[in-house]
Amino acid sequence: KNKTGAALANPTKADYQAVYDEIASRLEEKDDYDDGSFGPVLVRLAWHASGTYDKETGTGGSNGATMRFHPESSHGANAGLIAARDFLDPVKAKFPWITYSDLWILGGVCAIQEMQGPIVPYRPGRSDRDVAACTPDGRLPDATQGGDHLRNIFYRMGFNDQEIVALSGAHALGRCHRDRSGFEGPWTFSPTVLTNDFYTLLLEQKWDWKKWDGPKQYEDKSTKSLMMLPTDMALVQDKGFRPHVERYAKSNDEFFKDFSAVVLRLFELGVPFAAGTESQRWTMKPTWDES
Ligand code: DDH
Repeated sequence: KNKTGAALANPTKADYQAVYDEIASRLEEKDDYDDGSFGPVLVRLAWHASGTYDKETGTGGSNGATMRFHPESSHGANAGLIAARDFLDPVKAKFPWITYSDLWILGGVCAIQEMQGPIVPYRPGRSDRDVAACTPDGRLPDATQGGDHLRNIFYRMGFNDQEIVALSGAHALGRCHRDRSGFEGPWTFSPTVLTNDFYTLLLEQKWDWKKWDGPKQYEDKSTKSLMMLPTDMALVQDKGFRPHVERYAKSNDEFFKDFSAVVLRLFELGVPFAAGTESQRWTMKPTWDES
């Protein structure tokens, strides 16, 4: 079978790199969406595909891509992610041998790297499951809540306080959309570049409740153009979380190192990889790497 044929028996690293390159070139080309990139919404798709994991029952996680189906596609938390799924559909059509579950995660890895984030090692091995594997609503975090809720949700996935803070740095990317979550605005001034700005802004700006008719959110006092969710603010209000915010605000390198490690784990939750394949994780080459 040829390289893009549905029956490609043993896809190699080069085959996955070709998919990566296709996603990267579509990211480059389709620059009239939102703040100029589909990157943030691709990261969110990969996270919401993975973040349904429950370590007690082994259900949820990135194996399955069950967000293709109602009811999971209609869960409030997933509002707007159709944009990311639609973005990736032509990639799936061009490389039909890749599973949706591996493709969505590769989309997240590609978006993070192409938005100048750290390398996130990748391995394939996810299989698509049917509608019966959809997870119940309520497994993803609710932005109106505080620290206890964050711990309930992320401990269920198997993460600790430091990892909750590291994962939350993804909010350097993208924005809230009134017609999706009800919230509005970006967290940083460069929402299409991954940096530790989420932490520096959280600590250095003065934040007020936004006066509006929408859900309770914070806005920065000086420019009134940035936002924080109640769950974001919990990271500086809670003394278990705050030292990690301070550490990542001080060092982008520390943030990148910890973010890469924890996102790798997030993206592999619930996947029954064959034993021994940890050593088969690949570094997918970013387009900006000229070597
Ligand atoms: Fe998030 N996130 N997220 N988030 N998230 C939203 C957008 C984005 C929460 C709520 C929201 C993570 C954690 C949390 C991204 C990545 C990650 C929006 C706005 C809400 C609300 C959606 C919209 O209106 O379009 C809450 C609550 C939490 C938490 O409790 C910790 C994590 C762990 C990640 C990750 O990727 C590791 C990204 C990227 C976006 C921007 C999406 C976009 O379209 O732009």
